[in-house]
Parts: sequence; C-alpha cells; structure tokens
Amino acid sequence: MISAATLPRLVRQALPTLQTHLLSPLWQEPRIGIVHLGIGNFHRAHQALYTEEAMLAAGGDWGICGVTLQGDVGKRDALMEQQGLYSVVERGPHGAKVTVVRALREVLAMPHDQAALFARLADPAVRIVSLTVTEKGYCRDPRTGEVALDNPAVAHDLASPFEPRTVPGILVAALRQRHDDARGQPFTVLSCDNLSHNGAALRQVVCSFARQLDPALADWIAAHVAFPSTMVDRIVPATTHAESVTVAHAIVYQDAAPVPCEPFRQWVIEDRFPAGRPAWDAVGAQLVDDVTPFELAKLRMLNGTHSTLAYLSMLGGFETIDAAISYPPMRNLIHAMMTEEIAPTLTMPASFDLSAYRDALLERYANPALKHRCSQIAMDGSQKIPPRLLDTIAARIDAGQSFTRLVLAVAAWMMFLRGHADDGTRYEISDPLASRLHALAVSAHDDPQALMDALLSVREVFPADLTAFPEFREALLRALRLLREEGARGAIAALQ
Ligand code: CS2
Repeated sequence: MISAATLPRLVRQALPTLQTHLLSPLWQEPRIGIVHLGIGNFHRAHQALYTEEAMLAAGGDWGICGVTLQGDVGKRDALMEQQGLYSVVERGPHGAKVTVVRALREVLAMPHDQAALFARLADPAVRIVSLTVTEKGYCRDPRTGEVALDNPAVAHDLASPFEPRTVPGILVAALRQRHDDARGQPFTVLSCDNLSHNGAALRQVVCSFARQLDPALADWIAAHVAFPSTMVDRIVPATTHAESVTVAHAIVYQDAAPVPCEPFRQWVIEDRFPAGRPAWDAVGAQLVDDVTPFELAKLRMLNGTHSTLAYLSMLGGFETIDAAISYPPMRNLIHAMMTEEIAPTLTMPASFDLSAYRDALLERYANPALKHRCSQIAMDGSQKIPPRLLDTIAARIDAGQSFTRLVLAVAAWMMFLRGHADDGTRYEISDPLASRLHALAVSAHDDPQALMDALLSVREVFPADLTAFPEFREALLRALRLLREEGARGAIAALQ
C-alpha cells in the first residue's frame, strides 16, 4: 500500500518518467492564450483536456491561466507547487485511467492576485476568456436577464470598478483595458456553464453592467466582443481521498489536486472566435452554427433528470446517483420522464437520436465507479430549477401536454428545502437563497398547500406567468401531497 503523503510531489521534471500517463510524449510548453475563470474540477476534466489535445494535434499557444474567484489560495498554492500539473482520473465500470494534464500554466486567486490577473488579461496573447463559475456566478436578475443590481457584490463592483470581485465586474474591467489600449483587440468570452443560451445570457449581463458605468464602453462591447454559446458535458464529481490513492498507485508521485470524472465527454461550440481558437474540432468537439438544440437537450434530459434524482434521493435516502438509478422504480420514473415528458419538447437535427441519448444517459448514471453524490447536485437549486425543469414544464403547458413527473421533481425540491429526509435525517442546504428558502419551507409546518404558496412567491425562481397557470398549481399540489403522504419512495413507485 503506497501512502501518497510519503511520495515526492508531482512536478514538470517528473514528466519524462510518466510517459504512459501523458496524452503524448511530444509537448512544447505553450504561452498562455486562455484565462479561465472558475478553475474547479469541471474545467480541469473537460476544456483543459480538449485544449491540451488540440495543441498536440495542431499547435498554438493556448496555455491556460486558471483563476479561482473564491480567494482559494490553498488551491492556487497546491496547483502552483505542481507547476500547474494535475491528474484526471477517468472512472469507468472497467477501472480507472490516470492522465497527467500539462495545459494549465498558471493559477491565480482573486482577490489576492488582482494585479497579476489584470496584467494577464491585458496581454494580447490572451485571446479567450472562458468561464465555469456556476449559475450563481453570473449575478443575473432572472426576471430581466440583466445584471442583478440588488446583489451586494454587484453594488460593490459598481462602486469600485477597479477592484472587481464578481464575474461581470472582472470581465468589464478587463474589456475596458482592451478598449482603452489603442492597439487593443478584445478577447472572446466563452461561457461553459449550464445556462440556457449561455453566451447570449453572459453578453446581456456584461453589457448591462458596463452600461451602468460607461455607455460608450457598453456599446463597444456589444459591437466588438464575441460571446459564443457552448454545451459542455462530462460528469465530474468532487474529489475524494480515493483519487489521491488511485493516482499515487498509478504515477508514484503525490498529486494534491486530482480530478475524478466519467469516461464520456462532449463539447458543442458555436464557432465565433474572431481572435482565433484552439483546434478543438480536431479532437472531437463539434463546432456548429447554432448550439441551441444541443444545449436544450442536455439541460432538459441530463441536468433536468439529474436534479430530479438528486432531490428525490435526498428525501428517499439514496446517497449517490448510481445507487438511485439502480433502484428499479426510480429508473422507470426517469426513463418515462425523459421519454414521455422531456424528449417531446425538443427539436433536434435529423441525425440526433433522442432515444439513444436517453439510453446513454441512463448508462452513464449507472456507472458504479463514479460515486457522484446527490448532495452535490442538490446544491444551488434556486439557480438550477428554472432552466432544468420549469422551462420544460412551460413548454409542456404550451403544447397542452401533461407534466406529472416534471412537477414531482419541483415538489421534491420544495420538500428538500425543509432540511430533512423522509426518515428525519438532517442535511445542510447550500444555495445562494438558502436561508430565505429554508425559512419559507419551515413556515409551512408540513402543510402542502402552505408550502406551495410560500415557495411559489419566490420570483427569482418562479415566473409569474407560470404560477398563474391553474394546471401547474394543481399538479404541484398533488405532487406535494403525494410526497407528504407516501414519502419519496412511495411517490416514485406511484409515478414510475
Ligand atoms: C450536475 C452537473 O451538479 C450538477 O448540477 O447536474 O454538474 C452535471 O454533472 C454536468 O452538467 C454534466 O455535464
């Protein structure tokens, strides 16, 4: 048994001995061409790998500067001690594959490294700024799509625009540098988060923030900066001790920042990069004119059922996605939800087979090696419920079709907000609106009607036109009563 703690640290001098864990023995250290905001596990197991492969296939200076926005100096230091190196552990039913990734060249932690970040963002060699900052990182007012002026962090950035802390604040300050530099060219801004129309959504947030400060700058951004949309897909759980152990055995170095993920990956990108891009298309990414159908399919089929599994599991006592999906009534429910309620809302290119997509998702969920925790997916429901479930319900209502299972998922989220499972086990709620949502849920004293009325009043989540639909309210109340009377497992059995 190797103990990771006793091994030497993973550094670039070790690479010659790690050939079997590299994508290729060839490698020329690239200059930094991408700044990535939100250097979490997802980026490191997805875009960073595609980018390294693209450089291997076609060259280019697309080294990555990763930025943590939560002041996580521990993460910065761990990765910088390893000179940006880290391992990706692909966990499939047939074992683990460990790859050491070299594309990450620098890690900065905001707000500590503000000067270094803005120097980097002013460098014309940086041609893309990409983001995985989760839904809440956009500081978006869901009612208008503009930057949320009542968000205290946004107010801070508007008052101190040269010391920004938020994503819109940082992007606008960086674009202002490019605008003020006579030779400056803008970089392309690439949202890689699970938002509908993520490029357009980010553009609106950034332009509305800039307009508060300087309308001429806002006009320049609107006219000159590209915000392509993307659909990103790979299931990437949080790192656990198991990864350190797997990596220590495989590479015999100590990696303080390994990332687990599933073998599957997909990336569909709107091809609008005026300042150039890596040859992602040479390594499996699909570059298309319109991402919308792929994005909606992924948000509704994958993320929608992921959230459904997460909330029903938090109530019904399944810890991981594979445990939940191997419970036959749950699998039946998710299968039926995708087939009968979600797929009919999607209009896909002729070559896209939605039944095959559904079956592949069910197989990915069943991956026993991944241990994707339901509590991780249950986080930030206030941000996730609208694009993943409510938009689909609205489409079903428009088409005059039923949405019994979709609404069960919304009801499960409402019950989840009480803070305990059906058997009384307590858990933490992690959400930007957590205290308000929890207080509303508790104030209902387990009365389904009161719970529904309290939570439907939260306008950041439920648009007024949806809550005005009697069919929606009736179906939601029925689902809440079912969960209250039968528990999550009973409700799953009833609606499978
Ligand atoms: C998940 C996603 O945590 C969540 O909310 O639904 O992170 C999901 O694993 C990815 O979008 C898959 O690409």
